Amino acid sequence: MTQIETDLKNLEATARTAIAASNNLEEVEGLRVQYLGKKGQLSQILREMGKLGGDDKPRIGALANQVKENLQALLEGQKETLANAEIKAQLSRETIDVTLPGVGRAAGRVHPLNSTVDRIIDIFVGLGYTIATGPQIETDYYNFEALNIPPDHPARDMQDTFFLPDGRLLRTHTSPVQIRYMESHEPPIRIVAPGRVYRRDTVDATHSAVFHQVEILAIDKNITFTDLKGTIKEFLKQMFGEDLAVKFRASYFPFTEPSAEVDVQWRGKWLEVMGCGMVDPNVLKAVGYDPNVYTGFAAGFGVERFAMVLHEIDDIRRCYSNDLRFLKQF
Ligand code: 2NM
Repeated sequence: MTQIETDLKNLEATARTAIAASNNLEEVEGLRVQYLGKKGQLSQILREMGKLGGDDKPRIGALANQVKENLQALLEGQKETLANAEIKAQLSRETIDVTLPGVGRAAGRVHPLNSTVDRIIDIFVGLGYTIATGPQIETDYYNFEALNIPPDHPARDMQDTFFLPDGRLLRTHTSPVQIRYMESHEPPIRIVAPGRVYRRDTVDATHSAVFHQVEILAIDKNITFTDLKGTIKEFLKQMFGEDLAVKFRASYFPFTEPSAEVDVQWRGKWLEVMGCGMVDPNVLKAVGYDPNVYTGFAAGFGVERFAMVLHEIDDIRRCYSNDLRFLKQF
């Protein structure tokens, strides 16, 4: 065996060991350059071939090619092995242990006022009503004048209304929403207007300066007080229970004629729960409807009152205190 053949076999043996011991793709590439590169060890040995006699050349040439092919195959094989190992390692790094205990997250819940508004709205939507909303800052016209509330009416008293320096005011009911809606729509109309309202009341267990109202309005040809009674009774029965006793008591509102207050029997006691009536012709005229063609009914009530009765809440202020001990009961 010639020296070159010995060198080639030694080269293959050391390269084999080095490739097997390599730990990453950069190392493998380094070894390729070291052994098979242009200036690598195999090239250096082959340069010696020039000195060989003619008989040895084909045999040694074949051996050199064999060594080169063997090492190339080994390098490729090692690359694949390392790449697979990396994928495996990554997979195991990213494994999620589904048996580990979870991180507890406190669940929020719907505020009793909101769940009450939601229930009320669901009932009226079920009866064919559409939700209408409007601004909380209103003008005297929409909050009072268009609603047939005369300038000397007690509801206009400075005591009852929050005025802004520019003469506008915080709405004292959601009726202005109905006025605005009627101004921009022609009958037939069925709307439910939920929202926040403001009154300069002295705060106590049953009064808050900020509270929530829902008002309904139906305008059409031939709407009668019987339609009003049927609608209100149906709503109250869905709210409080099918065998509810309901009583309509004659009352007065500037924006309805006739007007009534509605009482329900709840746990043996009569409770006043809402006001209602046939929309006053002056209100219909104010929005451009002909009262000889259209009639309608309206009703309004406080959401807090409903929530307090249904959930046995003793003080309206609990609705706004955000005391978690209270809120977690719902
Ligand atoms: C109530 C009672 C009775 C009412 C009237 C109107 C409107 F805009 F049509 F004139 N909206 N809401 C109304 C009627 C509200 O709350 C106790």
